Amino acid sequence: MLLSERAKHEGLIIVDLQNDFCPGGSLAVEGGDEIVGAINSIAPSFPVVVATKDWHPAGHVSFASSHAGKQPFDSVSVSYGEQVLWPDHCVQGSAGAEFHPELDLRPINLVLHKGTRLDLDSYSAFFENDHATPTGLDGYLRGLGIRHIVVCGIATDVCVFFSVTDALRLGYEVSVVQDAVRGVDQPEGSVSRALDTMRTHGARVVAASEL
Ligand code: VGL
Ligand code: ZN
Repeated sequence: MLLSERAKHEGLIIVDLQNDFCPGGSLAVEGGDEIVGAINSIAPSFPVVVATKDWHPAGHVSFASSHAGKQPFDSVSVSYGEQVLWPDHCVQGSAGAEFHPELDLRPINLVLHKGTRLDLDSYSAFFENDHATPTGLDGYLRGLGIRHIVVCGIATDVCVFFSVTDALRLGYEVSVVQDAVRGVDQPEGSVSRALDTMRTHGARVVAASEL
């Protein structure tokens, strides 16, 4: 596929394309591995590519195993509100936290690790779940003159969703690549609700072929 060069102010964000979110991983998202090819083909045309990694210490607050009597998908109330609990996933340095082996790392400018604090989760690439602590990504992108971000990766209804809504709030133009995202869909229907809400907030939902 021959892709035209993107404009200088367009950045690609690849969200959490890690083994634990792909089939066989501890928090596997159906079809998570199917989007790697599309991402590899679009990434080289962007002047700036950021890939995020969910990167939790063992015993992280978002793990059900850290809370006595709790199961994955239960929630607990923490200092910054309700925290959904997940199976242990993306533990720092583990194989599950590595990028999917077929993801082409060559076009990536920045790898951003998030969710690194024991007591604070981070779904969004821009702010931790207290919605106040920045990850630094906004400053990085602004410093490079990026005004339009194109988002792909996992999970449509979790980290992609919060990254997109934060980016819109920060004033970026945002496109979501529908065939290059996959979601947890727990409870069922949350992927289509997330896409609708992102559209309502002003995101464009596009196909990779339209880029
Ligand atoms: C994610 C659940 C927990 C994600 C990360 O990458 O969407 N989901 N941690
Ligand atoms: Zn996580």
